[in-house]
Amino acid sequence: MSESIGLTVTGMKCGGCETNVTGKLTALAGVISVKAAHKENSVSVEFDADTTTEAAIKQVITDAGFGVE
Ligand SMILES: [Cu+2]
Repeated sequence: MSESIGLTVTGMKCGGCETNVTGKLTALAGVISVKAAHKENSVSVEFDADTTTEAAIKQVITDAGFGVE
């Protein structure tokens, strides 16, 4: 079943950061779509809850060097 979450992500300063976060999240199995907006400090993720978890998604973001509130 697909779920959507909206996260507040700190540390994104430009479009390159958005691309970085989007690419790393898209590489995670179960992630369906990602929208990152550095000006809003927001990352929205649609994912298959049978394949991955919100915790795994947050881990990818922090591993990429950003903060999740
Ligand atoms: Cu950047």
